Amino acid sequence: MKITEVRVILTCPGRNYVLVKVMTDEGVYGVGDGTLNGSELAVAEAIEHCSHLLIGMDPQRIEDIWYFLYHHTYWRGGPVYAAAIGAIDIALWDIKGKLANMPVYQLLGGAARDKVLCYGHAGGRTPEEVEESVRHLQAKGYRVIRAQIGGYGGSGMVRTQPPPRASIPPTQYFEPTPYMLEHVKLFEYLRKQLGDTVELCHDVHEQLTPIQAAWLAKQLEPYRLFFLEDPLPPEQIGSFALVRQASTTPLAMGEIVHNRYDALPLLQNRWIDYLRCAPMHIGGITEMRKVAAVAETYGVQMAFHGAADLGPIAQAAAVHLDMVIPNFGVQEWVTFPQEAYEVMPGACEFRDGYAYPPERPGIGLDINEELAAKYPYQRAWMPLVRREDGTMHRY
Ligand code: GCO
Ligand code: MG
Repeated sequence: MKITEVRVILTCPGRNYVLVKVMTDEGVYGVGDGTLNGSELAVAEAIEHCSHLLIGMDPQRIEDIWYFLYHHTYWRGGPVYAAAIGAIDIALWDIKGKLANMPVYQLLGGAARDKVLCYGHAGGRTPEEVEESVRHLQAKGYRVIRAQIGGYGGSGMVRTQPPPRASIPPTQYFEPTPYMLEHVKLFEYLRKQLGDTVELCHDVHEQLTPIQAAWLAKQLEPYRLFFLEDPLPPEQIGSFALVRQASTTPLAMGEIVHNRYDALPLLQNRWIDYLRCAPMHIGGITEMRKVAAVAETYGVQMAFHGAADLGPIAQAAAVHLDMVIPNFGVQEWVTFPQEAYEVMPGACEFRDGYAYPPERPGIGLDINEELAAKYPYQRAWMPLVRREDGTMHRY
């Protein structure tokens, strides 16, 4: 069996996605997703670049192809190549499942649970609005809910400056003190209003200094978070011990981790409780299950990143793994624009707060290329964040 073509499909059905179809000489093909928010063109080019090398290779040799793709650049790694490898790897697992006539989770060892616990996103401009949003998700069956005032910054986002021209993001101006104070009040309010039945998370999105993050984790301790996410940026990982020792608030990190070596210190030092990488961003199913096994060794649970910029195929790849890993914690869950479900038919089912993998052979989704072509890529960037005085700040 031989790979005959690797098609890169750049499409924007509601938002941008970088998809791949790995074609073979036997008619069977695999689909994958390598979307990297704001860097879609770079990933598309990286896949295009590798694709020429893959022609003629046996798609069944997943492990060998993984290492081939990882090493062929000589300068290894980086998020763009990790996403490119991730997309191709998911497509190869799709082919493998189709050949075996089994859904991928069966190939990976079979179900270790009946369904995949998910968390949803609640938000609002005031604690009352956030409460309403939490209740709305609870009514849909969610047991674990991430709560934020005003996206990531709340009243910490002191103002927004419109972009100088279309297709450039607006600049947001962030101050940590109002953000921290407002979120301590938010969780006090939510616990008072909602009681103990709901599990609550919060995403700091790397916006704090180490001592601010430690303070926030400590202040939130009485409200018993499920986890506090990304209290620090990866560049400040050396200060994690400070945050860890400040409280028993569970900590989560890892959505921008794109290789096992960056994940390792978080695990070895037992700085976190939940590792948040996404299979597609760390090099696919092949690499993610190894990293999950290392996390298991250190008593860390997996909470795969599942924001709106990771499409339905990437979501399904995560759910197949969620079904089989012993150290599953929770899966981040979003719904996609209707057009995205049409371009990528066959998405996982979500019922009453839990996700279910497709039972079809392989990953279980397809790509409608004709429809994808009707939604051309639209240039988009990640938002910019500066401090009140104009200094660049972490997003
Ligand atoms: C999350 C993430 C997302 C990111 C997004 C960036 O926890 O879901 O922080 O909200 O902002 O994935 O592209
Ligand atoms: Mg996050």
